Amino acid sequence: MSIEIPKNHPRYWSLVIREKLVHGFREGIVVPQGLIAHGRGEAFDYIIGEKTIEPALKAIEAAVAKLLLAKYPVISVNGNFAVLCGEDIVKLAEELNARIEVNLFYRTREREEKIAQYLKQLGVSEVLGVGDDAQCVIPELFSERRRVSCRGIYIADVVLLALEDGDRTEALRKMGKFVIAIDINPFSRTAQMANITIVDNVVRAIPKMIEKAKELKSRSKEELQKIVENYDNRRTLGEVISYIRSRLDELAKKGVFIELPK
Ligand code: PTJ
Repeated sequence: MSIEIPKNHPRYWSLVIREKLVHGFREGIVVPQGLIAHGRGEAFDYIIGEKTIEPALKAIEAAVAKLLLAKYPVISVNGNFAVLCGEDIVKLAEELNARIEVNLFYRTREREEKIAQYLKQLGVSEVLGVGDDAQCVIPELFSERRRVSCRGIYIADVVLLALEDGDRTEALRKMGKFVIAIDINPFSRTAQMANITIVDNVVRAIPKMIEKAKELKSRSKEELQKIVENYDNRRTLGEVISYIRSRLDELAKKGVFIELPK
């Protein structure tokens, strides 16, 4: 059952996003496990304060600089990511001149095709990793995520992914790829394993990446390289955790922080 969400509901956007995922689930794009994953994400977003925090902005800048410098960047898309950010993924790929590849943990031919179809409707001409296109294998990975396109992730130098399990991030790094992950949970294996981790909700991070790509596009290669060289993912993850700790300390002092009617 879907409901009309009142515009003045205090949690309007959060409910709209849930409806999107439920719709994607009914369409066979999102798996039930994706709804659980979203709940975990929502919990972390609450803790962060549902906004893009300073360390995430730093990570976004470094990530976009690296993607602009890449020879063969690929954006890896799963069910949740497609439904939450489809239009913006297509726009970002255009800005970065990146390929888009479907890569699923709960892989079925039907879902691959549905996600590719959905992205094509949004304007992308080719989506990699569908059916026979996913014939290359990521070594030492045993989930369905190991199957990738020989024209995509397999030969990519930089891979952007979101809402992932840490195993593939680790395996991609072992292959020598530079991995940029968007994950709202700074403690996840993906967040810990990536070269650059953007700790933010994908629905906020991708539009910010598009803006940043427009801004950085005119910069010289040397300037972009400097941005990447000056970035330290360990330090940035540490800053995220410090931010969470300070925010929770502040809230703990206040106790009640939502204005209640008198
Ligand atoms: O479509 P498939 O078959 O590839 O399956 C996709 C899911 C998401 C089910 C699969 O990749 C999975 O099980 O993921 P995990 O291991 O639950 O990891 C998801 C990570 O994404 C967790 O660390 C969540 O906190 C985080 N996350 C959830 N929602 C968001 C998010 N990060 C950013 N933005 C979100 N909206």
